[in-house]
Amino acid sequence: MGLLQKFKEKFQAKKVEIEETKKTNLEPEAEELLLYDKGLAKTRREFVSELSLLGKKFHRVNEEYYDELESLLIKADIGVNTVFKFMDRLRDRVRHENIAETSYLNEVIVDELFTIYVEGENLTDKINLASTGPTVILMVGVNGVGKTTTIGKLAHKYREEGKKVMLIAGDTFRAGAVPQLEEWAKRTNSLFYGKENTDPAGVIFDGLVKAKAEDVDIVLIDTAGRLQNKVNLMNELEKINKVIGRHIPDAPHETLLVIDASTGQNGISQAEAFKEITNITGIVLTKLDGSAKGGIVLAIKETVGLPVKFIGLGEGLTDLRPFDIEEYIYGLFKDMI
Ligand SMILES: Nc1nc2c(ncn2[C@@H]2O[C@H](COP(=O)(O)OP(=O)(O)O)[C@@H](O)[C@H]2O)c(=O)[nH]1
Ligand SMILES: [Mg+2]
Repeated sequence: MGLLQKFKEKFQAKKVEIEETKKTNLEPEAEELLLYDKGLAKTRREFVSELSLLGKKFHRVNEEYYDELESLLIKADIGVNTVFKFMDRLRDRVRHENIAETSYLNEVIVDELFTIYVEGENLTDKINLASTGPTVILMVGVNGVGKTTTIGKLAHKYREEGKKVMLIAGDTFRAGAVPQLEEWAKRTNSLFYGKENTDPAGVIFDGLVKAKAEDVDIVLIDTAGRLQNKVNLMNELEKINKVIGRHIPDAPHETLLVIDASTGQNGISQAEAFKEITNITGIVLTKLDGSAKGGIVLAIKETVGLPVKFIGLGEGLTDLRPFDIEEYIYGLFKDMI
């Protein structure tokens, strides 16, 4: 059975629930689907409806159809190499399965896109939590991508789970960055440690002393993202990592790179650069809600080899969701289901 068919069975009931209850009092799982539905609306409108139009324009699979499909996928920021690989596999399947009409291809397209992402891996990528003592999550990424906001949203998530959370401001030299994080600490009722215009590693050192003394469960550390000077940033992150490791063995438990989805291929280049600078364990993809570049999730996996752990689907506290490929594919292709 193809994936589109499988999703049809899996999500049909919830889709009906979302539509019938007029979006209030939904069960948590349907609520989650609705967030993906809304957050990916822009990508869906541009990508999926164009895909349907393509199917109407070409009834039969031919070279012209392939060319237009290829340019459509490249426009969706799936990544050129990923698209080429995808097109090869699609052509193979069309040949093997003797598919002549484009109307039979939707199922195959969804299947193959999904396969690119999951190839040999778990469907969801969980955050690695410490078995004892504080879990340390380090947030990196260039200015403006949403690091501080994401820390606020993560703090909210862990507070809701009843955890003791502390935010440490390691972006010490950028005007306004420390008070911005402090504001998130207040909003989420988390502990805070920060000091402006001073060495970030020193601040993190003092913050961790406090975190251990207060028996904190989750420590979220903000950092500066001056990618213009790679060597400096590498040295700074190395120093920060040493300080963290000295306080808490095996920490940081996660180093999450935050990428703004609306920057498309530029975000991919950032991921490649940061991967050379420090050990990244996962990606947070923000601003998917305002962007038609939802295809970037597939490109990151394929070209950078890092899992997307969270996605940002809006500016609110609850708009950060754990990445779930099935819900993501539902959000993209729900009009075909
Ligand atoms: N629409 C939308 N806006 C976001 C999202 N995440 C962050 N932002 C906005 O992006 C801007 C920059 O965020 P900030 O956390 O200050 O970025 P930082 O410089 O990396 O710390 C702010 O206006 C945020 O509200 C998201 O998922 N969706
Ligand atoms: Mg910031």
